[in-house]
Formats: sequence, structure tokens, C-alpha cells
Amino acid sequence: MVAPILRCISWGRWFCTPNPLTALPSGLRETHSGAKGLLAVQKARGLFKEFFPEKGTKVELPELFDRSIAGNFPQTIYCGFDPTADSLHVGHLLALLGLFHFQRAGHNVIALVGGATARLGDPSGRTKEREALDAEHVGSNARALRQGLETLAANHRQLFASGQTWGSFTVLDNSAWYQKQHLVDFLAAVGGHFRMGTLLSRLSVQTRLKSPEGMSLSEFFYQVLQAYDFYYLFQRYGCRVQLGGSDQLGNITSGYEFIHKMTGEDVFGITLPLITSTTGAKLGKSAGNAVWLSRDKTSPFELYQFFVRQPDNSVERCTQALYHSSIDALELMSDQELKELFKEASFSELVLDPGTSVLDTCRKANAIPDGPRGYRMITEGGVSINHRQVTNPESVLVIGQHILKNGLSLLKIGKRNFYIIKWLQL
Ligand code: YSA
Repeated sequence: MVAPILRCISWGRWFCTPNPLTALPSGLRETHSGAKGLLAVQKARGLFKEFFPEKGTKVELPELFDRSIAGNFPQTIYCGFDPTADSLHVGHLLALLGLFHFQRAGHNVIALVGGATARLGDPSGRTKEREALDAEHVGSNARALRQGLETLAANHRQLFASGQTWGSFTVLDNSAWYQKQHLVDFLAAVGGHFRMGTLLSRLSVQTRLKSPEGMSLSEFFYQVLQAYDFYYLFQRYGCRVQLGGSDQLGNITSGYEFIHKMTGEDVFGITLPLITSTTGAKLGKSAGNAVWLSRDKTSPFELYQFFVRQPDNSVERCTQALYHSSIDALELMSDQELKELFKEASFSELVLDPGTSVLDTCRKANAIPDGPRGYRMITEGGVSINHRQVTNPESVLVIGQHILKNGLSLLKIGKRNFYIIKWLQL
């Protein structure tokens, strides 16, 4: 039976918050007692890729999250999302998960909708200039994105609240501060602190300058706006950490340098791995391969297929984070969504009693052949449950590891056969 707390997932059902119980050695389990541990835990899980700068001038990143240092708690962390479409997509998921983890550890997080920056178009990770979007279009996308982010945050709270003190989740839009900004005042106040040599050295700029199309001034200017946002949020909200996919490294570095120059203070960036398609392209709207989080655009089945059909080398391509996500997605499914999933022939539902061994589970699912061959498939490592390899055919599955909170398990035989198991009376 699905616990009531796991229902109610509508738009935001697919944010796949990594469940610390499903995949970590016990020494690395996240207690949410502090984000210092969270940094190490999420690095180990592959959600966080890099922290920078490696060393601050006055303070180190882990120290910021050390509750025992007076005045350090809570921190504020932000991540920006440009409204270039009317829905979030699966590429945004990791960044959101990162924010949610900080929020659960008691820190305040800001999801920044780039209502202004989307008009310029971020050149990071792009080989061609983005098609210009008019103000009206961006405005309506920004409203949709804000709503999506707020729904996700509300679902997250409803699904995971457990009496701990959470930080706040605030959605802001950078058009709020650029709308009132006079161009000449802005250039006079800010422009002098950016050096051309440094801006030109960014990978995003270099790549585009070398492309046949070149790069427009508005795109070139993009990193200045993102840097200024970081500064603005640092001044107004004390925000010292910016999260972003690894394509954001240059923009975040510009912010770090600008803030350091203006204030002498240390701020930090945390990057997350990029989810790419099998051809290596960044998954997103621009590449035309987006898997949307909005149910109107991508059905639960399609989205789940995306997770479970990742080829095995996705551990390298997209890090293990995606594997964890497929399990977390399953855990967050409502009854209705599960029904939809099981309607599709390629998943089968099997109802089992707790205490069933790995061998019996596989046999009842008709997932392995009878006799010694089937037995050997397990001992030789061909079977995994919730992406954990199980090699002892007689072992009994453990709640919290092989069986999710909502009584489901994902059985994988070989490379491509998946079965969803429903356990009774847990
Ligand atoms: C950031 C900060 C600001 O102050 C203002 C704007 C921004 C937005 C940022 N420049 C940007 O363009 N982001 S995005 O809309 O393309 O994506 C939002 C976040 O999701 C980014 O951190 C991005 O790196 C991440 N993302 C997008 N596609 C991804 C991905 N992460 C992993 N895999 C993918 N395929």
C-alpha cells in the first residue's frame, strides 16, 4: 500500500530526491544534521561534481556549513533557471535536488527564474545562438516555471517533511531588478569591474567565437548579468553559494570574481554533472531531446522509461545520480501513476509476500530460467534490485534497500529487462 504521504504527486511527482537509504554505505548516510556532511554525501553519490574555489581566502566551503561556527547557520544557496520553455525538464532535476537537500538540512534556498537573462540567452554549452525570445513569451514561460518550481517545492515539503527544521524555498525572478536598472548607470557601476581578458577566456565564449556564426554582444554580456545576480543575492540575502550544472562553471566563476572584488568576501560554486543523451549532447530543450517534468508534455511512462532505459555506461555519462533518480522516482509515484505504468506491456507488476528470497522473486517474475542456469545468473551478478547487485540467491530482501517505502522494488535482469515488484503487508 502506498502511504498517504507519498500520494498527491501531480506536476511535481518526478523530482527524484535521492533516498539516502537506497544506495550509500552506512558511513556515508546523510543525517541532515548539517550540510557539511551533505557536501560529502552528495559528492559520493555523484550529485555534486565540483566545489570551487578549492580554497577561500577567509573561509572554506565546508566551514560555511559547520554549525558549530557561530554565525554560520543557516546559509543561503541559489540556482538559476532560464524560462526558455514553459516547463522544467529532466536536466533541471539535479540542480533542484541539490537545492532540496540544502533546504532539508535547514538552509534557505532560492530558485531564481531568469526572466531577464532568458532574453539574452546563455551561450554556455551551446554551439549556436539561441533563437531570440520576445518579452511576452519569456514572461509567460517565467510564470509557468515559477509555478512549476513552487509546486515541486510544495510536493517536496509534503512528501518529506519529518518534523525537522527546514530552510525556506523562495522563488525570485531577476527581471525584478533589471527592469528598473538604467543601462548607463549599470555599466558605470558594474562594467569597470569586469576585465575583457577574463571574460573572453571563458570556455563558453571561446567556443562561440571560434564558431562560424560567432557571438553576439547580448550573449557575451550574459555572464555579467549572472555574476551581478550572484552579487545582488549575496548583498540582499547573504547568499554565498551558487549551484549549477557543470556548463555553468564560467558564469559562476564570473560571479565569484565580481563579488570578491567588490566586497573581499568568499563565495562558492557547486557544479552538478550534466545529463547527456547517448550521443553525448546535453539533455534539454535546445538539443531537442528534452524529457519534460510536466506531465502534459511527458507521460509518467515515458519519463520512467527514460530513467530505467539508461544504458549501462550512463554511470560514467551522467554519474550514478541518474540511477538513484530512477529509484527515487519509483518511490514517489502515486497509485494512479503506477497504474498507468503497469498498463504498458514492458513493465510487469508482481505481488509478493515479504520474506521471499532473491531466487524465488526472480522465478516468480519468470525473470530467470528454472534450474542451475537461473541460479547462476544471480551468482554471476546478472540481477540487481533497486540498482544494487544481488548475488546471493537465498538472501531475503531488505526494506529500505531493496524494498522502497511504498512497497515497490525495481528488479533488473541482465541489461534491459525490468520488473516492478509490489510487496504485500510490509
Ligand atoms: C543562472 C543564474 C542566474 O543568476 C541567472 C540565470 C541562470 C540560468 C543559467 N544561466 C541557465 O541558463 N540555466 S538553464 O536554464 O539552462 O538550466 C538551469 C540549471 O539546470 C542550470 O544549472 C543548468 O546547468 C542545469 N541543467 C540544464 N540542463 C541540464 C542541467 N543539468 C544537468 N544536465 C542537464 N542536461
